[in-house]
Amino acid sequence: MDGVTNASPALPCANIDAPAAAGRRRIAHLDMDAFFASVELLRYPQLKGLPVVIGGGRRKVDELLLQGPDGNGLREPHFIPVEDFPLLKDYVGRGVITTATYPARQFGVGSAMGMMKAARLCPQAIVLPVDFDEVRRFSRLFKSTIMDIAPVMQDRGVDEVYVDFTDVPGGQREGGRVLARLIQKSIFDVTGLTCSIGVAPNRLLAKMASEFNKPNGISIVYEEDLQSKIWPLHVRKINGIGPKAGEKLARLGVETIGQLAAQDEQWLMGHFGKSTGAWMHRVSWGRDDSPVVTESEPVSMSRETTFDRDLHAVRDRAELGAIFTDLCMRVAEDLKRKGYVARTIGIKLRYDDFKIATRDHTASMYTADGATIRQLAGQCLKRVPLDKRLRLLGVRASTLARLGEEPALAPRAGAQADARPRRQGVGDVEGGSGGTASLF
Ligand code: TTP
Ligand code: MG
Ligand code: MG
Repeated sequence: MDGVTNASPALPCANIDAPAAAGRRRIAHLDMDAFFASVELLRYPQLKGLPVVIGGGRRKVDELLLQGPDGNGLREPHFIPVEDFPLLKDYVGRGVITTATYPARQFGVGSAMGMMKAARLCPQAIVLPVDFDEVRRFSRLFKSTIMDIAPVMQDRGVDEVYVDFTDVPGGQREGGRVLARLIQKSIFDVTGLTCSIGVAPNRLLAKMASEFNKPNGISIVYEEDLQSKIWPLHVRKINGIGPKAGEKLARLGVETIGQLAAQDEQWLMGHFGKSTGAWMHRVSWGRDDSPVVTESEPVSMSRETTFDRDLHAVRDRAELGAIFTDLCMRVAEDLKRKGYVARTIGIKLRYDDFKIATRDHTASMYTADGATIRQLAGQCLKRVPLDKRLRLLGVRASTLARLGEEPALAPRAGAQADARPRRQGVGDVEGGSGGTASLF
């Protein structure tokens, strides 16, 4: 069994049961425009309209900038003359561009391009490092602005979300354009940033639609637009068809979504397997009924297992040890997959008399590392009696933080982990070590 405990379990999980009276399903995909670069332009508005690329990854560049050419005293960012900014042509070193402003894109510069190549295409572009703290702050800000207006929102990364418009006031008017305009304006008022929104009958089409009028655009797609707006697009525009599938389709003579839709489903299944083939056929016809799923912040992640037969800490030591390690590794995988780190690691035991014992440790640093979790959980195990048979074993990670957003912790002298017993179990079982915990 695994579990993610959410802070607000009462939040709606999906919005697939919209009453028919409310109208047709309208789903929006919203993506911020040139996000990392636009965040920098808020700091340096004098660069607006100029080719700017983000890359290099060092904050040092603009710290130097702030000090001025003679190095004396700090300058207000917006007073720095444009000619003082570093240019791509003077950039030394490797690395790739994470994004570029739209004026820079006119020169063919874009995400994931090497700095050297970009410098050849647009030597006059200004190059700035990314400020992740600022990017995350604006990411949270634009998402909370949306949630205030349309609460069924699914986070899809730093600069994009899906929003279910179906039951939101204005969500049906002009196919969703009225609500999209309101959201765009609200985000701009709160952040100063622009975004692009596609509204369509489902997520699949909304994702494609949000790119149609970038930047600062709105695009409305109806089911009947499939042939005119979707079928001419390249198959790679389908979210889920990556470079490999794209190449294979090209070898089979299928370039556009329309060409994909023209293929026989059985033929696609023959080449790509049953489920992928069926999926390709479905999406090429614009079909997708996946819900917009809102996620509240998890407060803990846990894995536990009930044994087929009751196990004894000494006699079944090897088996229990392997299960315990496996649980820790799975918790670590869950954390990593969902992008979290944890500071508190706890264990749960259920004995053959159904009594439960729990223990936990709060470490002095955050982790998502399996071996570290195993070590912390092992310390918890030393604090529970292990003289009775066990029915169940569980490992839990709590005091979570999103990876990269961990609150700064005061360094503690000495140990890496704080082994103080912080919380004893829910009262069923008390007592010291049974003396066998070290076997784990
Ligand atoms: P995108 O939304 O793909 O791009 P964008 O917001 O810069 O531009 P667009 O207007 O076309 O949406 O990605 C969001 C941010 O993620 C982007 O600003 C920088 C970062 N990013 C990378 O770090 N590496 C990459 O390869 C890509 C594609 C994006
Ligand atoms: Mg974007
Ligand atoms: Mg994006």
